[in-house]
Amino acid sequence: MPQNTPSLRLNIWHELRDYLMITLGLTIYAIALTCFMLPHEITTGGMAGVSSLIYFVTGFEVQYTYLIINVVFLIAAIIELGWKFCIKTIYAVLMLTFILWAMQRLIEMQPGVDPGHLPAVMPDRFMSCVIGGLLEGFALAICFLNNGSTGGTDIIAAIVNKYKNLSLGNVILICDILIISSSYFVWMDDPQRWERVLCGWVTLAISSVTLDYVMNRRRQSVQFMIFSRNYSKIADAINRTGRGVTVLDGTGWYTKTERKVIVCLAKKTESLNIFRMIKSIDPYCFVSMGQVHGVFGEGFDKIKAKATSNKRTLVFATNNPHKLEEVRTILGDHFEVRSLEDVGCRTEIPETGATFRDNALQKAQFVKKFYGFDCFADDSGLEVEALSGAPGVRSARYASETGHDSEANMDKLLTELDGVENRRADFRTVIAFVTDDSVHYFEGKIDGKILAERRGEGGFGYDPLFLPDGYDKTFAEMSAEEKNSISHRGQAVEKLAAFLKK
Ligand code: ITT
Repeated sequence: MPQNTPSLRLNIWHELRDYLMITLGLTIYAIALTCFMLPHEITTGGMAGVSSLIYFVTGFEVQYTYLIINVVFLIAAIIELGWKFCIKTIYAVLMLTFILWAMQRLIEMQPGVDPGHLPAVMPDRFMSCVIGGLLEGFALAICFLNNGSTGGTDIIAAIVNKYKNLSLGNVILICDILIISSSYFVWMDDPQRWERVLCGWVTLAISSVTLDYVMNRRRQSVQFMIFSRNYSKIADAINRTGRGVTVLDGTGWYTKTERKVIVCLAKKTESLNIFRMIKSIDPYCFVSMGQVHGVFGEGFDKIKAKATSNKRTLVFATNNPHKLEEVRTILGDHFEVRSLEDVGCRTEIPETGATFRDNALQKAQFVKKFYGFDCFADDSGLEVEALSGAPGVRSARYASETGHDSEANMDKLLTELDGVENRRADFRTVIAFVTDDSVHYFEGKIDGKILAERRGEGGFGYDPLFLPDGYDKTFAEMSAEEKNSISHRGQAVEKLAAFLKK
C-alpha cells in the first residue's frame, strides 16, 4: 500500500516554501515600486500601474487602489473558479497591500520625509527606471516560479484567454502597454509627458527581459562528456544524486585502446556539484561541458510539440496518478488521455457536491470551461452498508479535511466497523463526460465486503480492505489488469470507451 503521509508532509513543505518565496518576491516588488518608480512618477504595468496612475492624480495611496481593484477581480474569479483556485492570488494581493503600506509608513518615519511624498532613492529618473525594472522582473519571476500570481492582469488574461486564442503572455503585455501609454493623458499638461511614457515602456521592457532571463536560467541545462579510467565510480556517484548517466564505448585513437565515455545531461545549477564529484574521484580526467538549448524527458522539460496523431485527445480531470494509470490502461491506444498536470492545471478543483454525479460534473466542467478540452472526470468512493453509505463522497477526506491519507482513512474505517457484523460495502464510480454541447454519465459499481485487516500491497485508497464478491483476493492483492477488469471505475470507463468508439 503506498504511504501517503511522507508525500503529504512533502506537499505541506512545498506549499510553505511557495508562500515564503512569494512573500520575498512581493517584498522586492514593493521596494521597486516605493523606492524607484513612485518617487519618479514612473508608471509600471499591471494593476500596480493603474494604482500608481490614480496615486499620481489624486495622492490616494497605491495599496488601497490595488486592493480595491483586485477585490473586484477576485470576487469574479472566486464565483467563476472557486476559492481554492484563487487562494495564492488572494494571499499575494493582501500581502502586497500590507507590505506597500508598511514600507510607506517606514519611509515616512525617516527624518525630513514629508508624509505623502515618497523621496527618490536615486535622483536620476532613467537610472531609477532601469533599477526599478530589474527589481520588478526579478520579483515577478520569484512569484511565478513559486506558483504565485499578483492578481489583476493575470485574471484578465485568464478570462480573455478563455474566449480568444491569445496567449496569457500576450494578453498581459497588451494590458501593460495600454496602462503605461495611458499615463500620457495623466501628464497631458506636462512638457515631459513623452519622457514619462518612454520611461514606463523602458521599465516594462527591462522587467520583461529580466523575468524571462531569471525564469529560463532556472531551466538551463548542460551536457557533460567525461573521459576517465574511473568512469564507473564517477557514473555511480552522479547516479546517486538522482541524475541519469549513459556510458558509451569509444576508442582512444592515439593509443588505440578502448575507452568509456560518460554522457550526462544535468541542470546548470547542478554542474558545480558534478565537477566537485568528478574531481574528488579522478582529478586528471578529461571533461567537457556544453550548454544545450533544450533537454526533454524525465527530470527535464516536457516536449510541447504536438505529435501528429489522429487520436482523440481527452482530459481526465484527476490528480490521482493511480486512477490515471488505470484509465489509460483501459482506454488503450485509441485515445490520448491527458492529465490535469499535462494541460497545466495545478488547481485543486473544488468538489463540493453532495453526490458522486455532482462532483464528477463539477470537475469535468471546470476543465472544459477553462482549458477547452473535452473532459471526463470521475468521482468514486466506498459506501459501507452499516455506516449508511459512509464514507461515500467523503472517501478521500474521511479521516481528515486535508484528505488522501489512505492509512488514516482505513484506520478510521476499521475503528467504525469494530464489532460490527455487517461488513457489506460497495465501490461506486460516476464518470461525467463533458463536450462542447453535451454531458454524459457512466456508472460502475462493485459489491464486496470490508475485511478486519489490510491485505495486499497494490492499488490505492481502501483497496487493501476491500474483498470483492466472488473473489478471494482484495483489490490490493490483484494485478492492475485484474482489478480493472471488475472494478467500479473499470466498468464505468468501459462504458465511456464503448460510447466514444461509437
Ligand atoms: P481526484 O479527485 O483527483 O480524481 P481522488 O483520489 O480524490 O482523486 P476520488 O474523489 O474519485 O479520487 O476518490 C475518493 C477516494 O475514494 C479516493 O481517494 C480513495 O480513497 C477512494 N477510492 C476511489 N476509488 C478507489 C479504488 O479503486 N480503490 C480504492 N480506493 C478508492
